[in-house]
Amino acid sequence: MTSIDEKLEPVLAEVLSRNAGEPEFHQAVREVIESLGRVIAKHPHYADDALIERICEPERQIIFRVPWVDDKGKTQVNRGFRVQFNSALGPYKGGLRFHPSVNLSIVKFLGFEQIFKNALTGMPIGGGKGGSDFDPHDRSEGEIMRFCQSFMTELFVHLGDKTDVPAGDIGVGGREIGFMFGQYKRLTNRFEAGVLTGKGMLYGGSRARTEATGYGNTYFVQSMLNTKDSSFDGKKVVVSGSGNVAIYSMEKVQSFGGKVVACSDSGGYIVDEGGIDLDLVKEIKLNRRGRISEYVRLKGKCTHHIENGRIWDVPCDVAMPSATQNELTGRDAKALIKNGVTAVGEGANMPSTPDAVRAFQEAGILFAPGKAANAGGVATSALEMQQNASRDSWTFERTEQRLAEIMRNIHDLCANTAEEYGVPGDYVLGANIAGFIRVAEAMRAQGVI
Ligand code: NDP
Ligand code: 2IT
Repeated sequence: MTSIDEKLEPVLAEVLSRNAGEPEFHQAVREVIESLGRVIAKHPHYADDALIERICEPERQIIFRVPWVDDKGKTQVNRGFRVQFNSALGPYKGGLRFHPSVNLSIVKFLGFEQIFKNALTGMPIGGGKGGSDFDPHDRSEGEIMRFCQSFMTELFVHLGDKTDVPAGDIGVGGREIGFMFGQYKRLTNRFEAGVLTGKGMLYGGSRARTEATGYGNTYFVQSMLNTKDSSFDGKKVVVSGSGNVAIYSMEKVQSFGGKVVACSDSGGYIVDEGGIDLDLVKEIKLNRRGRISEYVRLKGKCTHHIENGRIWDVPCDVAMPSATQNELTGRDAKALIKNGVTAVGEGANMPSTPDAVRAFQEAGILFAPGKAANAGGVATSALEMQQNASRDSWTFERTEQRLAEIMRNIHDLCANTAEEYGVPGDYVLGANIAGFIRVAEAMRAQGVI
């Protein structure tokens, strides 16, 4: 990994001190600024007019109270966030996360990553992110609906299909998007389909949006493997998480001939050397909304559940971290490398710590950073917006074909940019530089914004 260019050192120092106590945001900004040294060396004008400083400062940050009444009649209060980070390329676009760990640092790191990710897709979308410290685990459907309605009651004034278009993330799937869409419609008296993505098929959703992030990550890793005349066929794969991204990564990996041997949730991980039974995982996680440990009880022999352990100790050829930030440490990366891993595709946002990224790159492992590898989700959200704007609904095949094409383009853009800047095979640098240049060019053209 590169160090900070001396011209950019004060820029980073200023971001760190202005945003004290926000470690995840610092981590995301540091990585991008580290990559920009090579850009400034080649094109010094990108350091002018406080362009980088402006990119690191959100255009708008909204923090609000979300009061709601639980099933026992007790009043609860949560905190809601929406960070509208950058609209140079289009309306703010990015998911909403409902998880007890959500705070301003996490929303800002996610929003910052989203700017460059969205730029890489080539679609007309800016970057934003939001969410709440609400914990949906063990809440009834009624409680979740009332929470979503209260959340939207405060947020709706800031949204619009030409302003800001949220979608799902951890803890927010089709059900929650449905509740929020219903409330938006009541409050505005507008059936404004393009105000949220990840909607149900009966009211403006896009086919393949549910599958898009996991499928897209798998397409991206496949493109990386192809550069080494390799493929998923016969490969052992470990996917962390067992939510939206993990499930559809596993589905695509299996269709490409790979064998997924382990997955996880926040309670531990399961190993099935015979190959994970994905129908069973879907039944447990999507239908029953249960725990992954139930897999072992239902499947029985030759499977096991490990409560306190590291999923990255399971030997594999390809690792696809698809749960949450910083879930794969330097120590985990070393274990994976020792066991012969050849490729890593980040389904989650920033799942590998900086130490882990460094270890993978030093070992010559094919490493796909989240802002490139998991861009298929938001890209398909943009396809959903496109269908909403033209009041159209495409087939699954047509939508998936567009997704596959977009992922191939992102792969090639990152690979070519890395090569152009003298670091062939460095997808982190390629993604950061290619994403930055698109946003920077649009901002320069629009004046001091
Ligand atoms: P889901 O809520 O569907 O699934 C999240 C999974 O990760 C669950 O298995 C959950 O376990 C596990 N998990 C969550 N937090 C933790 C934690 N702190 N420690 C351990 N395990 C945890 O979310 P998604 O699949 O949508 O999101 C997963 C990742 O992918 C996130 O980083 C998200 O930002 C990223 N992403 C999502 C996109 C999308 O379109 N949905 C697009 C691009 C990136 P449990 O069931 O126990 O809660
Ligand atoms: O991190 C992400 O890219 C997402 N959660 C999806 C965002 C979107 O608007 O589809």
